[in-house]
Amino acid sequence: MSEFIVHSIPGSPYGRAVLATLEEKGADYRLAPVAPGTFRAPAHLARHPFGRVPVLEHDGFLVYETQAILRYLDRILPSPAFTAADPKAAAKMDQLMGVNDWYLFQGVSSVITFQRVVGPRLMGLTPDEAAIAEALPRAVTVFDELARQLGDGPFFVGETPTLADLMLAPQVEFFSLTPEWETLGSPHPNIVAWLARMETRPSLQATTWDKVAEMASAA
Ligand SMILES: N[C@@H](CCC(=O)N[C@@H](CS)C(=O)NCC(=O)O)C(=O)O
Repeated sequence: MSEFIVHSIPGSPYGRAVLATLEEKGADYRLAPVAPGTFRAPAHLARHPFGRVPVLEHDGFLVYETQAILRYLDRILPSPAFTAADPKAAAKMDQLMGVNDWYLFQGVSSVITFQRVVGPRLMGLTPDEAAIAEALPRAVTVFDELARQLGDGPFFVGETPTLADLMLAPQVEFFSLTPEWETLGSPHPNIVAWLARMETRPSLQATTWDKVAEMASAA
């Protein structure tokens, strides 16, 4: 199997989901860092017309959108599987990946963790407290629903992790680094325990922001 190339940056939760999936699969891969300020340069727009990361390159095949990348990896590297065989369980996984993209990221993580974690670390930004306060009620709704979906299980769908866990964990970990975690995590010990469970996985430990920064320096 030829090498997988991941075009991404340190500090991207979406990029981390791809890297963690490759780690879980034991695949050969390398990070191709996208230089700051070049997201909308022609070379990157040729890979990703919307100027975002991650992009997966495999045998000359390019695919963007993290859900599409993760499902491609799970099909081409079927063992161990990260999609439930049962159609209802697979639908629940797909639903959670949609929740990640539409309700957790858009206007919630893209505000709160950007203002608290990504912006300060990458751009020296001072958090916009009004924007964070405005986004917080939406975050509460999302975390309430995530906690309901997780219930008493060790992972979101069944007894082993799926692509939904790999997609959600990098986003949720960012929230755990913010003061808003008190509001979002404390009411949901199941989410806190799930995050701790995910963070002990070698795939997540190999793809922390610092580890991806090391990969970028070595590239
Ligand atoms: N729907 C996309 C979202 C990707 C995304 O928003 N990536 C962020 C980094 S985590 C990005 O590229 N941001 C750069 C920008 O918005 O200019 C996916 O699933 O891959």
